[in-house]
Amino acid sequence: MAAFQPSLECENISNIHSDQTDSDLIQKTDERYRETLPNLPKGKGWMTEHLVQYQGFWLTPNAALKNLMWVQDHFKPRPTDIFLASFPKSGTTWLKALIFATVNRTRYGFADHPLLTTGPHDCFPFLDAHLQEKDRSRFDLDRFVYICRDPKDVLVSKWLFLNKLRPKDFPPISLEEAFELFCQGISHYGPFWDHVLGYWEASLETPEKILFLKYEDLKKEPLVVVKRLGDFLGYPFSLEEESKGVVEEIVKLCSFENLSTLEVNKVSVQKFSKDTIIDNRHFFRKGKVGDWKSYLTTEMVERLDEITYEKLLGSGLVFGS
Ligand code: PAP
Repeated sequence: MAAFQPSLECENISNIHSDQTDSDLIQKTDERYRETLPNLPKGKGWMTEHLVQYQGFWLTPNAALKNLMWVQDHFKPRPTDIFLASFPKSGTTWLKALIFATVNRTRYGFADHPLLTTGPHDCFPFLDAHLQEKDRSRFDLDRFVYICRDPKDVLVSKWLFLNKLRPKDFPPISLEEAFELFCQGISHYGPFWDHVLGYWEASLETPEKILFLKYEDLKKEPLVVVKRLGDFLGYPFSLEEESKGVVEEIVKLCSFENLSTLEVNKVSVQKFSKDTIIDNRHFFRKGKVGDWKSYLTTEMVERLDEITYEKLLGSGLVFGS
């Protein structure tokens, strides 16, 4: 079910300390983790020795899995929350910035906006990363915004990203090997198609709860998509705001060209946990549609397109070629 798929992320709108954060509960989940881990199927990792398959999805066998279990065991959603969910490398960073800027647009001016000095991942933290911090606070939940992207661009973006992050003593993974694993569904939070279809089907069933977006549409018509985002999140743009160019300002603020050149996103790091610290600049590579053309062979493209066609057949969901 969509609600607790592994790449769940949460906007830090409200963050209420709860009694549930006591050590008994932490211990209970830790025990479940220790009991479950040895029995999970293993697959080859892209930047760690292996990934493990938990409830149909592939995860790194460490904090990602433990924190997911914590969410499943103790998380209490509340009606004012906004969640962003995505398969990694599908446009998460961009959408975090857009949601943050849309929801908070009356609080901050564009000249001294927090996004100019704070990275999108700090403005809109990952739920599982945040849970690792101090008191494992409780979040509220109501709506999901899901973003997906052509799997060919996802694969290339992911392969380049993870090779940059791999530990020095871990050999780089070749594109051929990454491609094979991706096709088999073995990649962080994969299989890609199951992830996307889970949210796609849920968005058809409950469109008022799940807004399903595509990276390619956001690139093509950012103003249209941001207005839809505002409507969906309960922060519709007024005619006055539209005529003053507020939507354009948000799009400009969150554009690849702007965010990728800000000092904070060029030199600062993103601390996801004490062991996972990533240079912000790695979240901004090219920000283009179709960069896969520079990397994938004709055979790779045909095979990936065929898998995608077969997996999505009958669902109504299509990706551009
Ligand atoms: P994550 O899963 O590690 O958070 P995510 O933000 O989902 O990554 O995706 C990163 C991709 O979005 C990168 O694509 P590329 O490798 O093909 O270039 C990144 O460049 C792109 N991206 C980041 N910010 C923006 C933006 N503001 N506009 C458009 N694309 C962006």
